[in-house]
Amino acid sequence: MQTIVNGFFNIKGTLLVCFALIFSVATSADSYENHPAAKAFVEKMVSDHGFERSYVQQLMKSAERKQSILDAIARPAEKTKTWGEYRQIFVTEKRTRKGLVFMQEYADTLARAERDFGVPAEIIAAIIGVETYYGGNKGSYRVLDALATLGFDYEPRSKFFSKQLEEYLLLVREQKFDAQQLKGSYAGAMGYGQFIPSSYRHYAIDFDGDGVADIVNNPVDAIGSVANYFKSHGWRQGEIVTVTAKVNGNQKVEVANDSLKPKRSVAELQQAGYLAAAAIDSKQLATAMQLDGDSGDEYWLGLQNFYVITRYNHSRMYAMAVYQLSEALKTR
Ligand SMILES: [Ca+2]
Repeated sequence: MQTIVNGFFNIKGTLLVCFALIFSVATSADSYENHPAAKAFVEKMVSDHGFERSYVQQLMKSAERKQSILDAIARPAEKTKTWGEYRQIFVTEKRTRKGLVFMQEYADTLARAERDFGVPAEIIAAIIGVETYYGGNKGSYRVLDALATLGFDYEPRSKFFSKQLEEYLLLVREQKFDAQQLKGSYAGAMGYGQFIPSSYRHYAIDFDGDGVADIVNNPVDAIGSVANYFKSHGWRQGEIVTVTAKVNGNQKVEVANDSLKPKRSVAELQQAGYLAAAAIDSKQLATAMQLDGDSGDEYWLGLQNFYVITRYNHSRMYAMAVYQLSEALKTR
């Protein structure tokens, strides 16, 4: 209904009114009020978590199926871009410049987070820079629409996203947020660091002491929460993230990109053809990476802290982009 009203009062004329009418018909049909999976979800929230049935029903009625979300999830950047192309999006002069401004503005908070959690300020800033351009682009979908659309109408991951919708309702109840208002990415990730609801509940912290863990509108809470996430996933203070490698012959194929988790010793990888370009402890575990950069193949060894970055997003290109942006943000 809202769309029709807006359309009639829009000065751009009749074409827009017609468009609005069509759009409005489509959206009312795309509510989740009568969707079988949504009805089952309502019952689950009542029986498992003691929610009022009418409240959850109202949310399902308000939730809208968004085709643009289903289109977006079918083509994540990591799967369609080379490392060279991916890097050009995230490791840029502009993102570095804005990052340095962000680091200056929140220098005290970043320093406190580094002290408390052992995670370097520039890693925290790089995550927020890659995720949302330092809070400039936190997402424009209602989290409710995103999670309902993917939880009820995206079969390949319906279990995951309906679980996130469950977590989302628990989160808004705990933090006293309005379930219909919060916005995020097409996948329901929220705030400066783009936490999905389960991560929000487990890792977001109140870092400014006002009693609320608000990573959507409060950059101080967001910074502390990213650092807490990294510490909780095994970040080791003071250790390096990744080193470049030199490759001998064709042996590389066997070990390259075979695991995000470091599972072979640096010595074993050397046997397999991957030579670390810096002096590192040969007993520590690493993973061998081959990335298709703009100037041909690049070879790297990822260590424990590289793996921790992939706990944020399970992609070696993602983790490499965060690492390289963080190097550009180093001010010490
Ligand atoms: Ca707070």
